[in-house]
Amino acid sequence: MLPSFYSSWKHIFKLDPERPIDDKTLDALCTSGTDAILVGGSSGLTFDNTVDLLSRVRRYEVSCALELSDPACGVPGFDGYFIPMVLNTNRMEWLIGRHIEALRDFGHLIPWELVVGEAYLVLNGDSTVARVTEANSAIDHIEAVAYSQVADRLWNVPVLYIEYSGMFGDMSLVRKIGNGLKQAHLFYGGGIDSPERAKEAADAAHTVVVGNIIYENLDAALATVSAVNPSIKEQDHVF
Ligand code: 1GP
Repeated sequence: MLPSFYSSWKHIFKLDPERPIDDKTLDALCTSGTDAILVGGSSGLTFDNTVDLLSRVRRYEVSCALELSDPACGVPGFDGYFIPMVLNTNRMEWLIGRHIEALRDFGHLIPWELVVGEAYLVLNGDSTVARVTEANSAIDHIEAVAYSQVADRLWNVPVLYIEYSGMFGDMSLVRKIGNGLKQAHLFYGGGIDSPERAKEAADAAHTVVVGNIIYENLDAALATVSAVNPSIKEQDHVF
């Protein structure tokens, strides 16, 4: 059986270990009712800053997963690990090369019951992830759907991640891709900075990922949780 620790997650806060975050902010995020904290970043991840963030999040009950693109940052102790593979990269290393190297060196150490492959479709050409991986983001809907079918139907990848990091994406495309999936779980991330956008994205994808706004406007970030998980609001009324 493939790991499914993420299958009920609707809302995730993504934290970049390279960006400083104070205790009060972290407390607000971890007790917000979000389903998980995802640790990851397109650059600047180190073993030390990953350990540091994990140990701070571990004071809370919330699930905590790592998005691992560099085996040197393979910190043990997370609830799960996502291994990104960029579908529309022009550089093989981001699709398979780094993975081969990592498994050649560390394959015998990997806790497979906690590891999930995550196919990225990078659609904002101005994002750091697009630049680093040289992703070809200038594709039309037909091609984007084709990429999603390769991941979902040909490769049976457990998680497909539509990544618009830094901008709010085309929800009609996200819906179209989501409706066509046979087995993959759909993550959407990019530009979610309000309850309205969070709700719209949550209607199109299984899980929404909220990143940048955490560092820009904490209240706006927190407001995305109840927009996606209405039961959080109900709890507030009870207590
Ligand atoms: C980034 O998809 C996430 O990897 C979230 O995107 O930072 O734009 O919210 P934002």
